[in-house]
Amino acid sequence: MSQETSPVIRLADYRPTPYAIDKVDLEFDLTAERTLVAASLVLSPRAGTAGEPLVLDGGELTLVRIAIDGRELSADDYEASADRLTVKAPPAGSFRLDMTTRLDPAANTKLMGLYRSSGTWCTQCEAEGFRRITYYYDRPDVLSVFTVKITAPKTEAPILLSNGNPVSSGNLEDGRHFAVWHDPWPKPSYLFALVAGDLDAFEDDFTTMSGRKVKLAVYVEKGNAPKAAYAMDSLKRSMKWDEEVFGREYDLDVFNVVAVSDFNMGAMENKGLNIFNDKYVLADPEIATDTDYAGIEAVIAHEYFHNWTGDRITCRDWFQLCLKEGLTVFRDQEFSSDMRSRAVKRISDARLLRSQQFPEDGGPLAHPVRPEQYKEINNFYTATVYEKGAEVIRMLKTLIGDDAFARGMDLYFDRHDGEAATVEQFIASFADASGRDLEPFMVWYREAGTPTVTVEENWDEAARRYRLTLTQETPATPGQQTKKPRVIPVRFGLVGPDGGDMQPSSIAGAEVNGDTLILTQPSHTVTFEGLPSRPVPSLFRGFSAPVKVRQSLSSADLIFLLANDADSFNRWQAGTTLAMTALVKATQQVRAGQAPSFETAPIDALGALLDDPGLDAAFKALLIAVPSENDVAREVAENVDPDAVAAAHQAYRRTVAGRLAARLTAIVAADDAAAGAPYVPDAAGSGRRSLANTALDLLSITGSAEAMALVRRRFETATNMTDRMAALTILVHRGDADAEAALAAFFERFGNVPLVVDKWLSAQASAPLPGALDKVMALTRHPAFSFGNPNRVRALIGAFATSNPTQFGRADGKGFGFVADVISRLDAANPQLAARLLVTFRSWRSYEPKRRAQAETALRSIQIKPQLSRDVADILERTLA
Ligand code: 0A1
Ligand code: ZN
Repeated sequence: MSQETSPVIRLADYRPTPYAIDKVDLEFDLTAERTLVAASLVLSPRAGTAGEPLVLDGGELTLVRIAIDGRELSADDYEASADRLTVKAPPAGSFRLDMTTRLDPAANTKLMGLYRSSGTWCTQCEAEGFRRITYYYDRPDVLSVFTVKITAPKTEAPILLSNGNPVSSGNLEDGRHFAVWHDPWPKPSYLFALVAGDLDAFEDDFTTMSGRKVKLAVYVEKGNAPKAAYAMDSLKRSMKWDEEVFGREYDLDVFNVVAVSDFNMGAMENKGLNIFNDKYVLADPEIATDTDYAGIEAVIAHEYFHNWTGDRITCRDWFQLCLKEGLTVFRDQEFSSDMRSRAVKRISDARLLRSQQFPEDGGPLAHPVRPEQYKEINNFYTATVYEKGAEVIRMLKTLIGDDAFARGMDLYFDRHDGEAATVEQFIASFADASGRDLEPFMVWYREAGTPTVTVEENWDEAARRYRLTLTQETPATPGQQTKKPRVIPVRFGLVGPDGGDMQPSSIAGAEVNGDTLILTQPSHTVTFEGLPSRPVPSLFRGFSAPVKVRQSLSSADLIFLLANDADSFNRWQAGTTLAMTALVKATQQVRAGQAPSFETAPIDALGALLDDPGLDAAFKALLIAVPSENDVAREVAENVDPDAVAAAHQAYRRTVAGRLAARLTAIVAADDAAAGAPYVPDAAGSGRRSLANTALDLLSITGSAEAMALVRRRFETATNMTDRMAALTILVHRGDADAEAALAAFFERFGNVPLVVDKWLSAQASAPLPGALDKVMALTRHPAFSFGNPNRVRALIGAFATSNPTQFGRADGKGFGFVADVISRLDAANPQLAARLLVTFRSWRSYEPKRRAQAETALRSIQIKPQLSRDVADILERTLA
């Protein structure tokens, strides 16, 4: 590595700060040319620390003034560098520290701290952005009460926002004006926010359960207010739901959401002033797909729910990140399940976990849900912390039951409101509420890696006794060679010949809690007595634990579960297992130079389900959605040749499409017939569209003239973005003769809507065609593309690396080389974005040797660059280790 390696931060080294910050006053003086920040902190020593040096964090700061209790400090009193301020001998008691820093928000391309997005001044402080505004204890366990005054030119920035409640505002000389905000709730610096700009608002209000009226506003770029309606609706539903389900009421007079176009992540839960990537705010049927609507609903809810799980109770240190993130994801998943279909949501969440978190957990970047060390905290906003963190909470609920879980949540809020807490404190609330020893459960937080549970069964016909042996094993992960057994809740049913669950007369060999077996040992043999016949086991119902299951059920058993299981998740799982088995076998056949062949019975079973009027459309869409090429590659796991996977995938889809053609065509026709109805982005409407578009995608794989005519017609007659985009993607991915014209027409219509341009870029970047790389390179020079905007970069380069396995994974290494060059080029300007792109290489060791070598060459080409950011250096070092 061409830079010195950065220090490791360890959980074991946690110490409170020697000083508390009792109060913070900030004054922002914003002009187009420069920004001055005057910070006034009241500090007091904690017990026994009086007189210790005061050492505050900074990030690329310029200090222009410093005084203590009104007295300017002399050069001997302090040391100030861009990244740190040390006051050598502060007064013994409480004192006031005044500092003025000068910033250049327009030059801030890292999008951390105070920056400008399309002219709007805005902030992003999590995790360590506040130190780029002023010197501070920029860590989550220092809570303080903030008052903020913003002064800015009135025409450029008529809207001035910060956290908390508005206090005063007024006009000043020279066309300037000011606003003062006060946040009564003590908070850490990462929850600070400021926005100043010329924005429109979509306004509404919400009356809380105790009868307080809260003013709500979603701020967007001028002219976009109507596109904030769905975000506002989602916000109001979130506020109501959190009162009804978690008993949590909102606690300020106003709640503001601001959408900005340049944002590194999805959104941010700043107290009373959530700042969003505009992708998760702006929607109307013309520009947003059903997936976009669902994403807005979920992210609005997620950020709002943070008000209690994150803001009122925050994290003691960044190792506890899952304390707020896993819990808040769990809460937003529950909200979406209540708003839409619970079964469909569970399947989508399991798919997300398997596609994002399992590869992370099984690769070089694996880390525990609660890591114990890091070099760069930005790199730990991961699927493990968020999604697996949510699964761990879901398991906890399954383990102790709904009532004890609800009591545990209340206890947690009662005990820790206003504090910066730890995972141990959180878990203690549930142990106390349930009376269960949860120490063994902590392994889920402390150890990385996805356990595999191997299932063996034995049916003793004479004794009517059924046995299941369940053995768990977790592979070694970086830095953790040996693994402890985990507490694994297995929700189960023993399905009888009539499709209903059979009830054994007794169960022995594991703790049983209702319909759940609780595994605690490396292996359990569970005996079920008194069954009339051999059951078909339905295990891990509802995806009751984030594990891999190795079980050799016959095709007949799987087809039986697909048709009969009382648990929707396991019906879908049975279908997916059948498809995956077929796809892996076909991949092996292709690699061996044989033509892939497929059993027809599982496909016919899917066909029968399509005919079932009792199943909802969204569920049917999931049943016929073929596991992706990336899913198959993950299952193949070693020596992956993406071309072989793609060939097998294509052959399988052709077979499915051929056998189900009549039904698929009828589904598309039925949807066409419903096309006149107004667009509603709810579960029913999106389910219908999802089924029709999945059917069309399958049909198109045959390349038949009839199918492609259907696609073209859908593209031309679509009345919403969901259908239009689905059709455009098919045309582009099939390399249809009309694809270029369709792309041109689409751009002509939507080229001035950046979020839609992203879809246009992604459709091209993910096309499984030999020309894709050249196309992507050309698109980097398109006027609508910019390396400065994270959404554009992710839409083009991110989509290429994550959704185009054959072209990113080209045998000549050019796909890898291109993405590596982009990472090197982006790193100086926006290290977080560059590091996230680099994560797309995490499974490089799974490739066959030739591609593996090409990927390594690409990674090493980044490594030799001088001055790598800590973000990229950290990921690179771990990826290559
Ligand atoms: N806490 C936010 C995620 C977030 C993290 C870091 C950021 O820095 C760029 C931004 C947002 C959430 O969970 O939504
Ligand atoms: Zn979050």
